[in-house]
Amino acid sequence: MLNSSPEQTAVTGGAHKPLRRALNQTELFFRRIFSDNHLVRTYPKSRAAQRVRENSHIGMRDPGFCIEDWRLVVTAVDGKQLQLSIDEIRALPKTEIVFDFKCVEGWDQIQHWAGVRMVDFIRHFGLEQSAEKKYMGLETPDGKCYVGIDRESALHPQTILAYEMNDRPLTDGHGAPLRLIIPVKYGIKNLKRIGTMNFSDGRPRDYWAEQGYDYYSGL
Ligand SMILES: Nc1nc2c(c(=O)[nH]1)N[C@H]1C(S)=C(S)[C@@H](COP(=O)(O)O)O[C@H]1N2
Ligand SMILES: [Mo]
Repeated sequence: MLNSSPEQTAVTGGAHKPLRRALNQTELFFRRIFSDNHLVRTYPKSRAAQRVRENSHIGMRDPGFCIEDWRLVVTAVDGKQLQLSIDEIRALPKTEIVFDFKCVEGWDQIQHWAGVRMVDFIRHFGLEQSAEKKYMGLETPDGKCYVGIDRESALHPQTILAYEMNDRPLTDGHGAPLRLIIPVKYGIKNLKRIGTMNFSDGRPRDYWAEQGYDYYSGL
């Protein structure tokens, strides 16, 4: 696989020998982890925390925010825009996951989330061409919190757009009505209250990277 991907060639300018040296630590990690068969460990529901930790609310303090009026605004690469209600998203196949959520501040907790797998979402809305871009950018409705996610992680089979926690709709504090759950990343990449989604080959802006954290923040 290391020798066959066109992206590898782009990184190294074509030569195979210097390939490994040209990759930095993050990229090596990233390539090892995102072969499709690498899944994050999951747990039985009985292990999931009932009192789920809540951490940091950047981009979630807009007093004008109205959950009834919320739409997920998706801008496709052809310029087309989708404005999706939470009901449209809930109508898609639901996937649940119980995994160990890890915050860079040093805590972790086994948590139970549910929503639509990102790959299912992309397929359902015909966004495959957009998803070929190297990055997905997500922002809160007020634009105050934002993350950039590399394509491989966004499309990882355990990445979900979550609207439930412990079988109940997300609470405000956990990112209602829709948040990202991306088990291959630290908590900072799990954007709460997603407002917009777009796609690009350049790295989207990332709030936590601006604070000095690793852009990829993979596990
Ligand atoms: N919009 C938004 N999303 C966010 C954050 C935030 O401050 N604002 N904090 C991040 C961090 S640091 C963590 S650890 C998780 C915490 O999610 P929780 O509050 O559901 O535990 O959300 C992430 N997503
Ligand atoms: Mo965090």
